[in-house]
Amino acid sequence: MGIVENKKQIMREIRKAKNIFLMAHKNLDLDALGSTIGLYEILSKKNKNCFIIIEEKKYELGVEKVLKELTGCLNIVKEEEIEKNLHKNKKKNLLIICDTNKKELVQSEDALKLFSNKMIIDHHNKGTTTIKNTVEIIDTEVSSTCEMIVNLLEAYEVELDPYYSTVLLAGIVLDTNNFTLKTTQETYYCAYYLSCLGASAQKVQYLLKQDINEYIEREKMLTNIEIIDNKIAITKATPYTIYRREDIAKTADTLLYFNNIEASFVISKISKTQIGISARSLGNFDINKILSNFNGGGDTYHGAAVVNEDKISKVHDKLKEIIEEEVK
Ligand SMILES: [Mn+2]
Repeated sequence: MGIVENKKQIMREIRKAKNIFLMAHKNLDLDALGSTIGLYEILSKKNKNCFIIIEEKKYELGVEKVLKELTGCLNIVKEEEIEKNLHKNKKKNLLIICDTNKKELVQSEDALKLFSNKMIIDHHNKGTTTIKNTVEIIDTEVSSTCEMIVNLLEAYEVELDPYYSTVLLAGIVLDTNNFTLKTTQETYYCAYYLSCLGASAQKVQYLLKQDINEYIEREKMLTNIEIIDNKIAITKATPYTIYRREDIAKTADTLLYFNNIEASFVISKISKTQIGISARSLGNFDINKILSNFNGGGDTYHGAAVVNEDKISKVHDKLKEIIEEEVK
């Protein structure tokens, strides 16, 4: 069910609370951060004491720019600072988890234990590690958590500053890969809405600028592409380079830009002993189903898996076999 249908329930939870903590997933990206700060703005305007829990120290480029530019505007706390900021009356504390629902993916797993009232606002599928005993606002049909927050902003008639609107727009652009994945008329409407609030497309481009050396490293993965059944691209990286998970995800995004390609799979080493797979589809190929063979998951459009294995070719051969079976 969509977030707007739940606006009353969400507001009830918010009203009960005095101190509200927001926490997104690790490897903070612009959808996670955008939705968090959008929500932060809504809550601040409802006179709540708001805190954002960020545990990691290294940020992705766009996130780093935003956090720098917003220095002093947000109450950011580390795990160890949570307790002293809790309201004495336990019932008046609320933790809202944004852009993930899995306990191992949040910024601080320990923080989960400090709250009896928890709410999840997310657009990812649930799994075995989904955080329990929460108010769940999960809509897997929407493009991004930022899109959900824009709906909420509109429903509550809360105005957002142009800068914040820009960050939320960047979150939508990121998660839809420039309005190509999971983009509906609702998504465009949210972009329109943010643009009316003063969001700048130019500034979005600035926030999403990449590091050229990382780009060159990533493009090297594209030298090894195989196309199955004229529509599914698989590529494996050299075994000598360890890539970050976000790099293989971006490469999988890139592959969908090419003619006839409906699904993409990228395999690389992500640590000495682990192989990562990242996959994307335009919608007529179930990524979740394929990756469940590797204990991974996702949805129809995207997914990832981590395999404890050191030979890329082993994972590659197994994946190829499964895909060939699937397209028979
Ligand atoms: Mn997201």
